[in-house]
Amino acid sequence: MAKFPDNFLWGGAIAANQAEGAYLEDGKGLSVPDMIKGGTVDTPRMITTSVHEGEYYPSHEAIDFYHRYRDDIKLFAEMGFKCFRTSINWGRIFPNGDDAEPNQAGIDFYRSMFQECKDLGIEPLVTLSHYELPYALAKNYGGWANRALVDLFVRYARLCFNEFKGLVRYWLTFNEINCLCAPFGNIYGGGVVPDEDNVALDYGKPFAWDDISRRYQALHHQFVASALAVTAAHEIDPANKVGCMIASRAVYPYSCKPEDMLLSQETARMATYYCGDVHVRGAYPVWAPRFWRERGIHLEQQPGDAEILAAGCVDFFSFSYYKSSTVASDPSVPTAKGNVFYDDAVNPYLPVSDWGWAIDPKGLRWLLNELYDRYRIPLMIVENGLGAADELVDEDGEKRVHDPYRIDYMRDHIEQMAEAIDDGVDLMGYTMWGPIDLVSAGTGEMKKRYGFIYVDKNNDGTGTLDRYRKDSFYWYKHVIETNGEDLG
Ligand code: BGP
Repeated sequence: MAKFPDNFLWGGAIAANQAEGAYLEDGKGLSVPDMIKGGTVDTPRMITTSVHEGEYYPSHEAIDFYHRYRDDIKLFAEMGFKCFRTSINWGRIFPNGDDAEPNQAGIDFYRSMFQECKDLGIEPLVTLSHYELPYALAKNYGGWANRALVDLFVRYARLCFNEFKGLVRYWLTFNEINCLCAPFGNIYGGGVVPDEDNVALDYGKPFAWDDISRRYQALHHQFVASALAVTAAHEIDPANKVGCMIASRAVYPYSCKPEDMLLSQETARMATYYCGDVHVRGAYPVWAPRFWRERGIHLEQQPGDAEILAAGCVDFFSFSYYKSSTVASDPSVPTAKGNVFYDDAVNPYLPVSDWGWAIDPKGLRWLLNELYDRYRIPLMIVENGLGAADELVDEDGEKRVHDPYRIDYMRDHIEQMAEAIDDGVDLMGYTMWGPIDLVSAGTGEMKKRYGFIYVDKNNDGTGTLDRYRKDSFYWYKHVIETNGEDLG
């Protein structure tokens, strides 16, 4: 098996809105996720137009990382993390997104968090926008459908690059920017929210109020904003490295029928390459105009946009990988539950997680090869992991979690990363998703746990918030200690 490079960035990833809580503390404004209630794998989350008194919104307290980050980062350091990915919540810096002055308390909070990382030898990797647009921008501007957000974002990004210069040098612009290729991305990625109160977020299903032209327009605005941010980051500190972040998956044709083959090609294009090409090659792919035309998408591009995109290419390609997708042109083929992007067909060769996601480590090797062949810039896996229901048990006066399933999942994926490195892929790091249990973006649950660290909190918001090391904690520590040579 190939060796991981000496400077490989082992670590974990979280997002502000799923971990921090303190949703109105120290001057923070409301963010879009603060308006989304909890759900389950079978019950959709609901978005409201105001915070309903007495109802449970998971982001409001989350896992209280805002107050506990020092202890939590110490636990990451104990595992030997080289890198910690988190996001800045835009609403802590500019509570309404368009305020004349930034909120100093928000800047101070992130500065001390990044300093804590630095003191412990951990490199922060910071996402500027991870599913948490300031709610005022959603309500008053219509979210990213409004071009005005480009300048507001760039102003926020520039402020972060200036304030955290010397502390942060790895940045991501938009988390899973390609979520806007699917209806659910309206809310999480685009901040395009419904006018009605209490609307269900049913993934994979078309939203009645979805407007595909508006959605792709919002995505175009994010591309322009991202490219301008990349250019600004380089100008402010040439040491900055900025990546894109795309939810990626291996896409398989259900059968060798040519129709299935073509469908898998189209799905992969829209899943990964539509956004990847703009970020890495600085231009839309050649097949985009036909895609727009056939779907009635009218994209407004301003003079100069093409140059902005071409000038703001990313330094590395980062992505999340949880599962693969199988697509069938025959609608009678049974579909799998738990799919965020499309109605995937059931792949008979793959097991699924309790939340219905197809577990496919070899798909990761395949994807790494595809991406590197196409783009030839360093790759980084910034999310990967298993959402599972863990049990906290009392043993000899100690509280423990035995999670061999998580260890198996991660070992199998890390093995395939090593294979891909052997194939010649330049892979710079791996920040698994959710080193500490946190709120699920998809379902809003706490029960869907990814962590090496158990957080005592339940779906209904009860719990002590105490932290406990799971078996996987010690396993990952050993993986990092041996630089991936001994996977246990
Ligand atoms: C990605 C998001 C993360 C994270 C992860 C797991 O799409 O970037 O924010 O939540 O998925 O998904 P979930 O929380 O739905 O299990």
